[in-house]
This record gives sequence, structure tokens and C-alpha cells, in this order.
Amino acid sequence: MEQIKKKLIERALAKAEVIKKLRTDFGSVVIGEVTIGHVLSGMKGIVSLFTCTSKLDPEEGIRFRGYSIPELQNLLPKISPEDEPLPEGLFYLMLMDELPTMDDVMYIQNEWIRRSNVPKHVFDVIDALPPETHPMNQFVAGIIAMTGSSRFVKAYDAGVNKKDYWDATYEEVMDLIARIPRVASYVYRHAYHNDHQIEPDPDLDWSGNLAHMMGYDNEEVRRLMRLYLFLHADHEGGNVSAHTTHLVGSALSSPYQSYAAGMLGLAGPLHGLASQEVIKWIFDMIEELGTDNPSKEQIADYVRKTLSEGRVVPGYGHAVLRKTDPRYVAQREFALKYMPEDKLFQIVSNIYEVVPPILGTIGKIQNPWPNVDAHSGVLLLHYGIKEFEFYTVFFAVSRALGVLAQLVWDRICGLPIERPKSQNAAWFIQKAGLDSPVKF
Ligand code: HAX
Repeated sequence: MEQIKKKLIERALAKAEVIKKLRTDFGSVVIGEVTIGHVLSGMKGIVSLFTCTSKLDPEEGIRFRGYSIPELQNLLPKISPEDEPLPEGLFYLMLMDELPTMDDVMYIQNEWIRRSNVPKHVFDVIDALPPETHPMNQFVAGIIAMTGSSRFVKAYDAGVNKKDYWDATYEEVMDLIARIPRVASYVYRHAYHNDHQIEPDPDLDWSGNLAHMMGYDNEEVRRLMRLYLFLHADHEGGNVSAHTTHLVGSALSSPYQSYAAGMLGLAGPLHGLASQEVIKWIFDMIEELGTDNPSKEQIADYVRKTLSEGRVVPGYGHAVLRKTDPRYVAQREFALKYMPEDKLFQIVSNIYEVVPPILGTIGKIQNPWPNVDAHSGVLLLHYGIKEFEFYTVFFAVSRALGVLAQLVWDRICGLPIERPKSQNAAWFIQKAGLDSPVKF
């Protein structure tokens, strides 16, 4: 068994035993109270999932295996001191629960290069789709087209013992992550560059290769890619993409299937598609106002108009966070460093000043502050990646790191099929003691 797997399972088995003990010996310990409000407002706040890769604090934001974003910007290996952390290192941290050395990062990077070959029929599937098909749909089609090479399905069909599910899952997860940049960039070139594809460069890191295969060979774009793919990798277990990947995986669907399902959730406008919606909303505003230098008053009027039309202001609000998203802050710092004069960045900065006070006056909105999606698009645009419908694909590439590291842990811990109970309206009405004017 290769070294990383040996090390993983040696440490993980002891932890998995503790999780099993919690289930068997402490299963009756009460950890919360579920109300009708919880169920009918999207189950927010119910602790009902086990995730070990990261944890989200409403005030502080995300911590990956205990480390905040600024801490990891110092602690994770980088190509050079002024660069951004290599996402390979974040994956190692989430999987192994220890900070990687540069050697560890290089091991992961070389493994992903070794496994990165994508079967030709996957490209045929993407080619068969009209180029105007939304890039997220093309991307997921490409992922699903790879299920034929599922190592998990092969092992399951061969009758593998359930205690070894994690092994085939790990192998498939490593294949999948290795192949993802090739599929994503293929979609990009299919959708926007007349199918002129660019071969991978084996000397580049995972993020650098994505930029390269898309057609961007500038070192600053690579740096942005590293930041982007680091920041979007995980946001604990309850968000739609992570929860869906876990849920589908709990039926022992393959990692390809589980990840594809999760990414269809990411493709919704209240989740990862918000990154494209933000740019669309800004461009619509510029067009409607007839200026690319709108004043704060003009922006405020446009925000009020958006709200009066019963629409959301994209990039603002969050189901858990109650402060400015540290992922927004990290991207803002990047912009201040590399593109402070950028016109759209200045609009984004003005929106940041204008939107929270307006949303804050609407009592029902729990969090008026910007989330990760409020900033990502403007960085991509600055470097010429103007096809904003593609932005969620970047998010999907990054999100693979967290949800798939967690899937390996789900299998190590032997988590069972997920199956919460639902009830009909009559049950809730009876529980509430409500005298309903209509019969259910
Ligand atoms: N603009 C207008 N209204 C908003 C709003 C916003 N940015 N954020 C919340 N609201 C509204 C909700 O639509 C809801 O209205 P109703 O009661 O009429 O349904 C009300 O305020 C209460 O919502 P909430 O409890 O504060 O927020 P939720 O947990 O229900 O929703 C969302 C969280 C992120 C979906 C929400 O804030 C939103 O729609 N934001 C805009 C879209 C967005 O940026 N999504 C990306 C989120 C981050 C992410 O997952 N990235 O991938």
C-alpha cells in the first residue's frame, strides 16, 4: 500500500473507532431540540451532520481542520513566499488532518499529474452538447461520463469487504480530482474557443494547469487560480453541494456520481451560481444607469429597485455567516494588491459600502454582509476571463477538494445511509395544536 494511504488509515482507524463508539454507546445523548421553525426554514441550525474537514463559525467564518484562512495563507506550502497556498496542500490537510510539508504537497501534485488522463469518450460527450449549453451542465455531463471508470463500482461488484470501501473511494477520489481541471478547461474551450483545446503541461501545479489549459499562461492568473481554488474548497457539511455529495454518497453511489450530484446543487443561483449572478447584476446596473462609474447613491437606488422587484441582491447574505465572509476579505486583499485601480473592483468596493446598511434595515434578512461570490467574478474579469457563465465551474473544481476528502472519511467511519424522517402537513398542524381553516 502506498505511503499516504498507509498513514491515512493508521491514524484514521483509531478516530473512526471513536465515531463508531459515539454511535453505539452514546447514541441516546441529546444534542439539540428540533422545532417546526427549523424544519420549515430549511433545517438551519439543526446539528444533523458529521463533517470533519472544516467547520463554519457564524462570526469568524471557515476553519479547515482548525485553521483559519489567514493562518493557512502563512502555514500551507507555496511556490514562493509571495504566492498563494497550493490547493494540493489544503486537500492534504483536510484528508490527513495534519499540515503538509512541501514534499507532501509534491506527492499529491505528482499523483494528480499521473492520474490526470481523461478518457476520450468524455470529450465526445461534451462535444455532443451545443456550445451554448450552460458550462455547469457540460461539466457535470463530463463528470458523469467518467463513471465507467469508477474504481469504487469495480471493487463493490467484486465483493469488497465493507471495511475496505474507503480504499477504493480514496483511489477514485484521487483519479477524479486529477481529471477535473482537464474536464473544466475542455468545457471552457468547447463553449468559448471553437474547440481549440490546449494540452496539459506536466510541469505545472493543479491550479496552474487549469489556467494553462484554459489559455491563460500569465503567472498572476496562476496565482489567482491558486487563491480561488484554495478559498472555495470547503464550507463544512450543510451547504447544498457538500450535503448533496455526502447524501448521495451515503447510498454507496460512486464518488463520480456523488460529486456530480453535489455540483448540480452548486449550480443553483442561491449557491455557487451566485458568482455569475453578481457580475450579471453589476453589468445590468451599468447598462441601466448608462455609466460604468455609478455613484453610491445610484448603486443604492439600484439595490432598492432589485429588492422592490422581489429579487435577491446576489453575493450578499448567508445561511450561517453573520459577518463579512473571510473568503470575501481574502479576495479583496488580492485585488488591493494586484488591481487597486480596476474600475469594476471599485464598483464592488462601493457596493460593499452601500448594500449592508440597506439589507440591514430589512428585518427579515439575517446577514446583510457579502459572501464569497460577491468578489470572485471581478478578479476573474480583470484577467480577461469574461465568460461569467463559466465562473461556477471554477467553484466546482475547488469544491471537489473538500467534499471528496470528506467522502473518504465518510467511508472510513462507515457512516450509514442517510434517511431522515418526513411528516405531512396534518402531523405538523396537530403538533402545533393549530385549528387550520383548511383541511389537509
Ligand atoms: N437579497 C435580498 N433578500 C435576501 C437576501 C439578499 N441578498 N438574503 C436574504 N434575503 C431574504 C431571503 O430571500 C428571505 O426572504 P423570504 O423570507 O421572503 O423568503 C429572507 O431574506 C430571510 O433570509 P435569510 O434567513 O437571511 O437567508 P437564507 O438562509 O434563507 O438564505 C441565502 C441565504 C444565501 C440563500 C440568501 O442570503 C440569498 O439569497 N443571497 C443572495 C444569493 C447569494 O449570494 N447566494 C450565495 C450564498 C453563498 C454561497 O452559498 N455561495 O456558494
